[in-house]
Amino acid sequence: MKKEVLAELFRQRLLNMYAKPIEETSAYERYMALATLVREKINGGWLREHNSRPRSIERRIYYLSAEFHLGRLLPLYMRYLGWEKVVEEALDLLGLDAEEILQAEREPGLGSGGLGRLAADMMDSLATLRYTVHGYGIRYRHGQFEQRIIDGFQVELPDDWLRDGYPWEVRRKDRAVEVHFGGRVSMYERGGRLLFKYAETESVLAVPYYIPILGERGLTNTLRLWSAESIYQPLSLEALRGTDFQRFMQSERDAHMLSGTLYPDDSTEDGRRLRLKQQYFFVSASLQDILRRYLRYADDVRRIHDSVGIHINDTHPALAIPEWLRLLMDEEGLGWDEAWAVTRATFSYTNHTILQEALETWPIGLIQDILPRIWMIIEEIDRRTRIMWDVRQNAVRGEEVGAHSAVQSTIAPHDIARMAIVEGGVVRMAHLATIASHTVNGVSEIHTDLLKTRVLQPFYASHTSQFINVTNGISLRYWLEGTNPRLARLITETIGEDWKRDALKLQELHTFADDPAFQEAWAEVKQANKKVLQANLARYGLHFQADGRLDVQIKRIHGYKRQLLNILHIYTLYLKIKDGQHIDSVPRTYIFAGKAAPNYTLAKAIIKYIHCVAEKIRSDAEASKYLQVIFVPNYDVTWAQRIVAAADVSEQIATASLEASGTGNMKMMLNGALTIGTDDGANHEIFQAVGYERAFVFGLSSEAVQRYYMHGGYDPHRLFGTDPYLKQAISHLLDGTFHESIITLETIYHHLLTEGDPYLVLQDFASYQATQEAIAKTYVDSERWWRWSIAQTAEAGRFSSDHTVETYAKNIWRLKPLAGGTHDSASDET
Ligand code: 26Y
Repeated sequence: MKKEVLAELFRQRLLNMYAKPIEETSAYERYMALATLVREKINGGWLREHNSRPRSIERRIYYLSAEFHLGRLLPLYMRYLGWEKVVEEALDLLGLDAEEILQAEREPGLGSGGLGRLAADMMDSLATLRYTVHGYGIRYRHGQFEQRIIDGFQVELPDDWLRDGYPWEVRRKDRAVEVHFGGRVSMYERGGRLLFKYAETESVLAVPYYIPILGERGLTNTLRLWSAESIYQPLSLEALRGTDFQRFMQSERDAHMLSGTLYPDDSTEDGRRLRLKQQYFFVSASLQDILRRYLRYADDVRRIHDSVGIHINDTHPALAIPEWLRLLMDEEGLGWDEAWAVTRATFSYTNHTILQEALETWPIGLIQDILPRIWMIIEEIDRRTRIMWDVRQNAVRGEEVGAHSAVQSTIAPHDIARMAIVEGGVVRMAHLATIASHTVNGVSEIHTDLLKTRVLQPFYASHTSQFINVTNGISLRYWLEGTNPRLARLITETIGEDWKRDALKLQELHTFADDPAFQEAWAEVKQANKKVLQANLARYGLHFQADGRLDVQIKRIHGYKRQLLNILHIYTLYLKIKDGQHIDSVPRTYIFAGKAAPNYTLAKAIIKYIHCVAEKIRSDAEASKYLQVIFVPNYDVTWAQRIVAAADVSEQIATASLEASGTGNMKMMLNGALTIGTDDGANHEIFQAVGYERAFVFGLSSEAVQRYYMHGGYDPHRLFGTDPYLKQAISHLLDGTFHESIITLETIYHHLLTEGDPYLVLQDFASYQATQEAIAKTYVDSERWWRWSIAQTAEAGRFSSDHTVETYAKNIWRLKPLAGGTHDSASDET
């Protein structure tokens, strides 16, 4: 398109949408106008019916996830359409600044952490590599809360991302389906079949919103997000009076709540009910939609797994399993065994955590009440799996050993209670997901091993399910080209463009790692990115010294991620400076960013403590020459991009064995930061890639941590006394040093000392401190530093999500890429 044509289209569009001249429009309005033009361009390929393909037999995968953390789409899609330059020129003709318009995009907060961003990166790679994988999720009216910091405390405000419209979605009321809750189930027999009837259910309408997932020169897949609406259609004005009116209002309110927020507070019974309903709402709607689409082209539901695979991203969508059985049996007339076989051939499951508190369970009573038919099915799965395990045990006892003896002998009596789906009054969702999936995967080698040897050990040992590892990955298009265009350009100028197709080609950078001119150019890029970050922080009133070393910890605030270890160490540095010690010749800035769950007291106390330390240092003329601590509020994908591009040191310091993988570690590595980390999750694979001799590894191993958990022996009181500065730092939590916030800081003190800190912060402190010193020494040797920095990027190619999704496609989904042209649609219907 010519720039003059685009400029005119844009001017017209603004006028049509907002009925005012261009000068009077806001940056957001300009963004909306531009985004709608880009969307229309996408629509061409996306919404077109594809009659040329035999649609019914094309295999496709549906990726169900409670989170899709998309980030800003406009710059990405402009790039994918090859529109970047022409847009800039067109806006220039109109005297407008493209950058200002792009900055106005509001990102939907449809995710809380790594799991949601992983889904987005995978969707990007899948579309780019032409895999037909569509997403299903929830269109939360309020996504992840907006974090404000007031007087050092986190305050949560509702996020209102939809308030001025979202240009990337299309409401498809014509594809709405009904979802039912509660009521009574009755059984009756007809023609030898058991049928189920539901009465007095509460129903809601699920309306999908479609978002195009554009790949680079690839396919356009679809993300369908469900929104709940009232089903009640008043027939007359009279009907709206009296009790009907009450019912009408109630159903409007209920629907409003259902897709209202991401992870409703589960500390109350009402909150838990809502969360469970939300999960069922989205999986039921998605599965009905999947089934309907399949049956449009095929008639044998017994073969649906040939055409359809359903992937569940952690257990939040695990109710899809009994719901699928329900649809197959109650709606499609299959018997239990047939339905079970189809289900097992259809589902696959990714586990993202071994943390007990994140392994979901639902009280039986709640499921019985809200989902009576689903409860019957879960109970039946439980009953049958217990029988199966029992038979295997008896077979072993009766010495009926044969070819399968190795398999059978591995189920011990106590394993049955450990493996059971329903036990102790709750339904264990991870067990349900495991037993019903043909493949279960962990997200890094260490994590997958822990699934096999601990969390899901009996399932693995009994060969009940197939376990594989697929290490997470990140989109290089998003996290290098989109996040750090300067670096991407430098790389392309140096080794050519091939790395964009084959990420392993980044290894060619090693050849240039010793070249002083290249090192200088590399360092200049980092410096330029720090300046950009500085300018962005300044817009929020945060001052950042861009000339020092930037050390970064950006992720959810959580005990196990150990922001506490980092900030305690920073505070001991401050104490050392006050004691007249020289700590470093290069000033350091420590950046923290991340949100704490609203009812997570310790995490919120850690945020306050970070602010206390930041302020202490800032107000000290001496210490602030060497040290700076910044907490960036309201961390989101856009902040992540800015910080990642500027980072020198990447803090990946979770207690070993507890971080399933991490993906921020990969993003910073890709952008040339050196990792300080525990030998855990994907860190382990990062260290292997760059070589342990060029890595800053510290702390207990994953096995050692697990040994502490099993045998005890952690003694924080003893450790507390071993380092005078650490001792002083911890005492300051209680002695009024940070006067106003003593109650909050007491929480931290008790966590560390009296409550036995399961995250073993004090155990790893000495080793962390020594490793920080090693980093300081390496940084001043700038030749070595930049050589190592280049090596990080050179080895980061193996963490491309292109590689990750190829592994999913081949080893889990049996999916082949689709042949065809650029930006065509993978959907048989929209
Ligand atoms: C429902 C509630 C209990 C819950 C809500 C959100 C439980 C878990 C989550 C989110 C988990 C998450 O984001 N996990 C992260 O997934 C990443 C992608 O695999 C990993 O890199 C990271 O280590 C893991 O913590």
